[in-house]
Amino acid sequence: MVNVIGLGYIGLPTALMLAAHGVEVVGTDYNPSLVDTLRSGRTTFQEEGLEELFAQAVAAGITFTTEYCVTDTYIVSVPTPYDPDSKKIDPKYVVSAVSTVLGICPKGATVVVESTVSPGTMDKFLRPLLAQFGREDVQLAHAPERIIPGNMLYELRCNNRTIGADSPEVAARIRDIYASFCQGEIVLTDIRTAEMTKVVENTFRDINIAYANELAKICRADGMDVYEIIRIANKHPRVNILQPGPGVGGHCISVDPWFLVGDYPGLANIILAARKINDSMPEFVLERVHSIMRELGMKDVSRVGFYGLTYKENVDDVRSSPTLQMLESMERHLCGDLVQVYDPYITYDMVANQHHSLDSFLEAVDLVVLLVGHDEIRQNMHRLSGKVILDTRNICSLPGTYKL
Ligand code: SAJ
Repeated sequence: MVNVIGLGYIGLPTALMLAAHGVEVVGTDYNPSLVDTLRSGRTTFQEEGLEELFAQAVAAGITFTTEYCVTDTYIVSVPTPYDPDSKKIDPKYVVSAVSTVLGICPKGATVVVESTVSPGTMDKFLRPLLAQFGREDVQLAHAPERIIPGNMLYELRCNNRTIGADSPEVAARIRDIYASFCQGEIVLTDIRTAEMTKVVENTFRDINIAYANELAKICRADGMDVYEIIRIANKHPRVNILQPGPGVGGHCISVDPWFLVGDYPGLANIILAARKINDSMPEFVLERVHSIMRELGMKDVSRVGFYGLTYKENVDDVRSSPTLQMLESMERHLCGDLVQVYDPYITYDMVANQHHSLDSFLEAVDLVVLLVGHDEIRQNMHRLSGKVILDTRNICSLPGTYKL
């Protein structure tokens, strides 16, 4: 039996996937209301195919509890909150989860950590717990996830995976569990390499997005079309430039590179520069809004609307979202609560002047800033005609649309 600890964005789909593929699974979360929701047959966030998978897993016998179970395999997928000031993760939840496991697990059990950790966390914070609890019989492993929100279930099944462990035997045992549903290649390595690889992957993407964002700024300075330039450049067989945008949000790409900057100051130079470029984009968009308003003689900030609050399209996750960064920045200039805001994925009240339908949002604004390319707006783009549009995602082809 596998006890999956932490039923959030990664733990829940992983637990469901295992259960739906014949593994006996108990899902544990310390939040009783989340467990109640799952027990009552409802999922806790939106993701394509999640409800169907949930039904399969329930039919296969998955159960949910706030208690830890006595079993031979644990998958720990609890949050690793990030402190933006120190640029470090706080390992307290992983430490607490692993400590609880060590207090109850049988001899020879394996604890797999899926949570994203900065390289060295397992050695620095988790390995010492084995000695502290007198549990050197317990095996540690690290199996970082790679799934992308918006396409999680496909990627859970099809992505290659990495499993780091102290011995090939432990790694192979864990591989066999993941192989119940994972059709990709499962690479076995040591824990340190697995930790580092995960961070390196997200840093690669951050640097590539930063390149696109820097090109957008260069092209803006000289009146060139960055999208056309990227489109043509990408026809080269060895060039694949990503898309500029209003910034990099989420809990991973905007966070992981800081681990390398923090641990290797003076060596991680491109990585640091990329972070700074991506972090400057929300402010760049605000400057674009300002210059468009000046150009058109628009004065009323309350007739400006931000479309999209989430960090990217078709997800309900707002962590480090560029829109929130823009609103915070405006607040510092005492005009944060003036603009109109709408996101079809955020149904609860989160910010000032938030609309709960596209109709009411469109009625309230003259200038629409497209910040997230949700399917909803792509399908309703014609309804923006007559508005001034600043499109930061290159999704609008209405004449007169301003681009990044
Ligand atoms: N973005 C751009 N331009 C692009 C691509 C993305 O501006 O061309 C922005 C997005 O709008 C978003 C941010 O970057 O704000 C990050 O989005 P994303 O879709 O690139 O990635 P995440 O954070 O949703 O998921 C990433 C993935 N990592 C990589 O692609 C290397 C995913 O596979 C990881 O599992 C996940 O981080 C994680 O949990 O680490």
